[in-house]
Amino acid sequence: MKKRVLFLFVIAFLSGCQMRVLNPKSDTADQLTDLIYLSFGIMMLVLIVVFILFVQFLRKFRERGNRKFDIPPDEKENKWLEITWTVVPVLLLAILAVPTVKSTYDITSKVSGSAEGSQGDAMIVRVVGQQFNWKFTYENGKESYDELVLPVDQEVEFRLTSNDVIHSFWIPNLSGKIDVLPGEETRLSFEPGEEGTYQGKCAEFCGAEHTLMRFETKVMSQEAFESWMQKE
Ligand SMILES: [Cu+2]
Repeated sequence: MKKRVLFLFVIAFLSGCQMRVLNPKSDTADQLTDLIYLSFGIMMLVLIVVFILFVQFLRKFRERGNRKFDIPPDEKENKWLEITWTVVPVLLLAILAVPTVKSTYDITSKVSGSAEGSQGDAMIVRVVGQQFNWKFTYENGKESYDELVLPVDQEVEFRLTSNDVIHSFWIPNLSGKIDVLPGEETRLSFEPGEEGTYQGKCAEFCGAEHTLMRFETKVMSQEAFESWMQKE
């Protein structure tokens, strides 16, 4: 009984977490969410088929009363079974692989701009991760710490690097994780599709105060963003 109460308490407590992966608010996050649902669907399909067969075999070959089963002789060869259990997994993996490769290509192809400029009209934000905060630098030289401000419906390209150890930049509502490495630049791009405040954090254990390495992402209208950029 005590354990059950503790379990319910833990569930209720954890559900307060604000960082939801399956609540996409950008084009990139939409694609990632679709992939998660697709792979979850395939997994459930396999699981259900296996469980149905499992229960059926249990019922069919159960020894009961005077019903006895001898261990059957080893199957030497069964062409159709072998073809089935080869073809079905290959098909499932293909269904999973095609959209995964396509999304990966879509997401990474957006960040192939030069060192100076971005490809197309993406806005560039430079990000420096360091123990234990985040520094954001915008195109006009404005800097902010632990607060990332973005205009809605505008492609953003992040150029990320670290001042010390490896960090990982993650805003679950807007994108997947990207490593932030010392002495090297990584890139990430997405287009926020809805105004709001989204939590971001370092997703790579990077030291004693790693857990404090959080930041807020404020997605606002173009006008609000422009006036924020002009403020000192
Ligand atoms: Cu970190």
